Amino acid sequence: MKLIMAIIQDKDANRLTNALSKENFKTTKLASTGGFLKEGNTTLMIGCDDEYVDEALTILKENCSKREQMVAPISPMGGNADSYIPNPVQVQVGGATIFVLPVESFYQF
Ligand code: 2BA
Repeated sequence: MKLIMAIIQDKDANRLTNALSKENFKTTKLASTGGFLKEGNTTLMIGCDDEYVDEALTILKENCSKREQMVAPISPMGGNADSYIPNPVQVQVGGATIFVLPVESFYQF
């Protein structure tokens, strides 16, 4: 068995969980926050047998979009804030950041 941990954008979460449950994948949705943008994102936990991992990855790929996002840099510490003109930087976020972990044991009581 594997545990798939997928960090995705909030905007894709509903479409993705619907697509996964349509194919009988069980999911748990966690509210998470990206360390870089400090904005909310969604982490999905998907437990499945080894032979279904590829199918889950395909569904993730089909339902998570890459998006451009502007980030305003923080003004330099100790610098003169009056003369500091921040240039927003564009970063590409997503579609999905995925970890596939081996599951040692699985219990449901
Ligand atoms: P954030 O940490 O908020 O990062 C959002 C996007 O900002 C990243 O998109 C990446 O394009 C950019 N970025 C992140 N760190 C950067 C840096 N030091 N310098 C310049 N740009 C940077 P993604 O790579 O698609 O990541 C989306 C979200 O997935 C991340 O949100 C984070 O929550 C998670 N993530 C990505 N890689 C991870 C990892 N190795 N471990 C744990 N979580 C990860």
